[in-house]
Amino acid sequence: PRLNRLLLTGAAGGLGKILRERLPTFAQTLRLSDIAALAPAAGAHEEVVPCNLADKAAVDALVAGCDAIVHLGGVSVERPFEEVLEANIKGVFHLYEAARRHDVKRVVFASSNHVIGFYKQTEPIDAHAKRRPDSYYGLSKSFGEDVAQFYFDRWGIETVSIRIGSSFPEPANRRMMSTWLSYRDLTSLVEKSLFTPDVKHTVVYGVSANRDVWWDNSAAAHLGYVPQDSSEVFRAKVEAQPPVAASDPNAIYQGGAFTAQGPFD
Ligand code: NAI
Ligand code: 15L
Repeated sequence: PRLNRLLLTGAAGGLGKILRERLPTFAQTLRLSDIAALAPAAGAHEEVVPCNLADKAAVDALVAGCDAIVHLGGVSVERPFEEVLEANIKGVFHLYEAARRHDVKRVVFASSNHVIGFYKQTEPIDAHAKRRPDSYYGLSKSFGEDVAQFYFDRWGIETVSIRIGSSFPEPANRRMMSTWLSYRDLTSLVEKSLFTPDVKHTVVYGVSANRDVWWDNSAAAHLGYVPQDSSEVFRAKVEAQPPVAASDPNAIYQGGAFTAQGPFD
């Protein structure tokens, strides 16, 4: 293992469960954290530290003794702003403050395609395109990317912000034929993000080698990420679904239905 203690936040979630299985080869000890209960309980080379990301003191204690962080924790869908504020906005700030205080120099941040969700599916973009968040959730990820840049410029903490597309066992709909990220490619990208030297703050799209990808990863070529999987193997199954109306946000915007959520009041 190349790390002593690696912190995984959001460890009880969909991607957390996957990375819990796949990260152990990278670190002597994997510290798993979530606000939700973790199952199974801590195994060999694992530590479980429950934590609410909105609690600054708890996050500070969580980060102490770690040498890198994979930050998946937080609200992962559109929610009222106040919920997003606590878990994602305050949460990412607390995490970087703790990283500064405890001298952690590498973070992998689970950003999202929803920071650029208002681009049309007909507009290919790269990592330098102006952000166009599509939701309070997308705003929180955009803030997280700014926090990552600030903590690099001010304190030299390096981050790879992975704008994850749709990381599930299979693409669930037509839009995800473009946005799908396999678990194998996710794992490879997290590994590159942890161990590539001199990443500064790099933004990369977390997407597999799908036929119709909207995102150009040339700005992150130094990571050496080469996706191995493609959604193409699921095309027949996905295209057996009823067609999507041309006026449906899922057929128009990169962020799909997130562009049309709310209001919550
Ligand atoms: P998930 O919702 O399954 O997992 C998120 C975890 O964060 C949950 O276990 C939840 O209990 C925890 N959490 C929520 N609020 C918390 C708080 N206040 N304190 C501590 N923990 C808290 O989401 P998933 O799919 O595993 O995604 C992981 C990360 O990747 C999230 O940050 C999500 O925004 C991001 N992402 C995921 C995508 C995907 O396709 N799965 C796409 C784009 C981004
Ligand atoms: C996300 O950011 C969400 O966390 C995930 O649940 C999916 O909705 C994904 O984006 C997507 O855009 O498909």
